[in-house]
Amino acid sequence: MRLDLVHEFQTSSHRKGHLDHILVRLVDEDGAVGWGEIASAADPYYNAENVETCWLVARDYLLPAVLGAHWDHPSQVSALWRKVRGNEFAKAGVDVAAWSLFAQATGVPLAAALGGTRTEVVAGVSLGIEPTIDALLEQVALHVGHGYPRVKLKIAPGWDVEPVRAVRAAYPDLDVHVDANGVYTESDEHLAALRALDEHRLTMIEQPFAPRDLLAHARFAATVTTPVCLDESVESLADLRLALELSAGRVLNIKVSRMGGLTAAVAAHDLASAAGLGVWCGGMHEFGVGRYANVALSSLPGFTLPSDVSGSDKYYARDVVLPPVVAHAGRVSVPTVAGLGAQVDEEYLAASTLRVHEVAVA
Ligand code: OSB
Ligand code: MG
Repeated sequence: MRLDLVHEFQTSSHRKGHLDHILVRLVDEDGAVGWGEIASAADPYYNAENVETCWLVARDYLLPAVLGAHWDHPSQVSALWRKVRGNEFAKAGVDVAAWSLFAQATGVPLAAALGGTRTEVVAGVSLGIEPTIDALLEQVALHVGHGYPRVKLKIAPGWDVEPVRAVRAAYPDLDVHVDANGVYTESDEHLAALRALDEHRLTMIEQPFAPRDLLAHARFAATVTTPVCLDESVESLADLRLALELSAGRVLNIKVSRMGGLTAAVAAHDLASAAGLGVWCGGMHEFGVGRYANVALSSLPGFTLPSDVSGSDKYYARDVVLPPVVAHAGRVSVPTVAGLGAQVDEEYLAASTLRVHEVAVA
């Protein structure tokens, strides 16, 4: 299905005015329903997946593995596709659908099913690269005005020190961090720009180098006082263990999509918080289904830093769930109703649907 963005979003790699995500609906033999979302980008720039690879992998591998299978708890579902390598976003959508089906069928809120303890979570906003510094300052003012206590700025070579200096000058005490989405190298020029950020009291520098380059992160982290945060580098618990061994970062952004679902995201949370990392929940511009899953995950006690779980309205004029995710003064309440926490707006979903694939037990 497609939703239009209220404000174009540009990262170091691409610019977007609308997003196409895949919603996964699982129905059990009693008719209980669970929803998940495959929040892959249209292009393989954040990771190797794109919306079409997700469609194929879900259709040809994940759904056939799940269809008709018996399981008692959603943590058993990922074992059904254990032979399928990678494709974490596709897996995450099906895994979340299994978790929300379980929570719905057993009458517990998804957050409680995951072991969450918070009643509300602190939300930060992620701001894209803007055409000008003034346009960026306008975006910061808008979201700080809405009460968001933390602002993350996308950076790229040529759009780093200047925007950070401008935002810091206008907001001396704001919780600000930057996210490079892996586009810096260890060239003198890039390292000089990254090191120049160190004097601006940023909460963290997220994913400066390429996903597989944990050594570059470890080398850089040893030379700056600002904590380094890993995002794209950690797609599995093995990646996380290696990152810990190498001291590649003191902070971890945990994304449901990147980890391949809620089961793996909870395990990453447990390991990272036991290791003393700062931990927070990242996002992929999720529509309401994935956004509620992020809110539920963020209610776990180890998520000590603000999450990228801004209200639906930051991205979409109308979300596909009712009620949409709402932030008040930068906080989002964790739903206390059974299941995901909101209903999919079937009418709006039907009107926004681009393609449907349906399979059932014969
Ligand atoms: O690196 O965190 C990222 C969106 C698309 C691709 C990568 C990232 C992001 C975000 C989105 O920052 C944050 C959000 O969903 O609010
Ligand atoms: Mg990131």
